[in-house]
This record gives sequence, C-alpha cells and structure tokens, in this order.
Amino acid sequence: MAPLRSLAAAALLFLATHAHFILNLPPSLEGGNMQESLEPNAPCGGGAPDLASNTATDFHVDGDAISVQLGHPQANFLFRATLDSHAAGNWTQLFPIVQQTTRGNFCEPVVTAPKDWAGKKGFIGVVCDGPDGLLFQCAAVNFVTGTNTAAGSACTNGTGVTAAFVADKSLSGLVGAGASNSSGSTSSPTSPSPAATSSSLAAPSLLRGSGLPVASVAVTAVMFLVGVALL
Ligand SMILES: *[C@@H]1O[C@H](CO)[C@@H](O)[C@H](O)[C@H]1NC(C)=O
Ligand SMILES: *[C@@H]1O[C@H](CO)[C@@H](O)[C@H](O)[C@H]1NC(C)=O
Ligand SMILES: *[C@@H]1O[C@H](CO)[C@@H](O)[C@H](O)[C@H]1NC(C)=O
Ligand SMILES: [Cu+2]
Repeated sequence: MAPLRSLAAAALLFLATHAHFILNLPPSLEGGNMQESLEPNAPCGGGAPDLASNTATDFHVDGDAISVQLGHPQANFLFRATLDSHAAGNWTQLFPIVQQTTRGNFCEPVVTAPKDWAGKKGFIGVVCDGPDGLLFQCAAVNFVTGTNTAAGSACTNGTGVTAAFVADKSLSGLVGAGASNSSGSTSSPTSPSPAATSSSLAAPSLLRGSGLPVASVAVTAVMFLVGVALL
C-alpha cells in the first residue's frame, strides 16, 4: 500500500498548498511571498496596507485587469477599492460579485473605478468567499486615466474556467451602504450596470448547470484515495 499511501499524501499536500486564492493582477502587497495562513485576515490578508510605503502600480479607471488564481473548485469574488491610506474602510464595489467555477486563473480585463479617482492612490481589494470562508488580498495602486490594453497574456482564463454573476450577502456586506465605514460616503458605489456585462456571462452560467464539474469529481476521487490510504 506504500505507493498508494504516498500518492495520497502527495495529493493531500497538493490540495493543502494549492487551496485558497492568489491575486495575480494588480500585483498583490505580498508579491510572491503570500502567506496563505494569513489570508483570512481583513482587509488584506498578510499584506500590510500603507500607501506611504507600499509599491503601487497603475490602475486605469476606465478599465483595467484584475486577475486571480483560485485553488478551490468554486468561489465567489468581490472586487472593491478604497482611497483610504491604510485600506481601513470606505470600500467601493468595482464589479458585480462573480462566481468562478473550476480551479485556475480568472481574469476580468475591464474593471472600472470612479473617474474622479484618477491621480489618486489607493487599494484594490479582492475578497474570496469560498469553502474556507472569506479570504483577503490587496494591491496598492495609482489610479490613472484611460484604459489598460496591455495586460495581454497576464490576463487570461484557465481552461474550463467559467463565471456567473451571483448574490452573496457575505461579500455585498463589505461595500457600500452595508459596510461599517461608509456612512460619510456621498456617492453610491460605482459598479458597472450588470446589464452591460451580464450577457457575456449568461452563457457560461447556463453551461454550468449542465453537469457535474470535472474538478469536483477529481477532488472527490482524490479525497476517496486519501481516505482509503489512511484506513
Ligand atoms: C474570463 O471569463 C469571464 C467570464 O466569462 C469574461 O468576462 C472575461 O472577459 C474572460 N477573460 C478573458 C481575459 O478573456
Ligand atoms: C470610520 O473611519 C474613521 C476614520 O478612520 C474612524 O474614525 C471611524 O471610527 C470609523 N467608523 C466605523 C463605524 O468604523
Ligand atoms: C470614509 O469617508 C468619510 C467621508 O469622506 C471620511 O470622513 C472617513 O474618514 C473615511 N474613513 C476611512 C476609514 O477612510
Ligand atoms: Cu482555501
């Protein structure tokens, strides 16, 4: 049974180290040294948000890419942003809450921010609602005018990755009127009209219902192997 046992151990290790999610774009505060065990910490996981010291990259307010890598078969994502120098609050939702199905890279190429943020610094925050609760990552950014058309191969969707807009109260409570620190906010959260973007997502969401995702079957199979090996 030794081979099976080590295979199962390897599979378990794979699952343990490839769970959670990674913020690919904009570059996250922790860069390549992301500590998954700290990801449940709001607002930025293991990142220490401080505009005075963080390295910022440009984020185009008329459309820029947000790319994540998901290690779970399915999770919901909130893309939000703030001008607060320590990401302490006043989060504005940038995109409808979107559910990714299938592990791998998921990139939204045209996420917009309020136009009057151009010229200011702030944070893009990504919150993942998956099987192990809410997980947080942030990127420090310079909001700039225009559209980013240069993300190219850094912004792609993994094979079989699909997405659909969903309702998620845990995530929607983290922005706008529901958030704890938005009472002073004068403008309503700027999110693109769902009508404009939902059509492109409608087809994937229909396909999702058509059968068992291959990924969850694979995970179930691996879990079964692990269970057998541990008996
Ligand atoms: C990834 O998939 C989503 C959902 O279908 C889509 O909106 C987005 O444009 C895709 N990204 C790329 C880079 O094609
Ligand atoms: C909102 O943020 C301000 C400034 O950081 C802080 O003084 C205030 O206590 C916060 N309010 C809530 C409800 O968190
Ligand atoms: C949130 O915005 C309000 C109004 O602009 C401001 O008074 C408050 O200090 C801000 N709080 C944080 C945490 O940025
Ligand atoms: Cu996880």
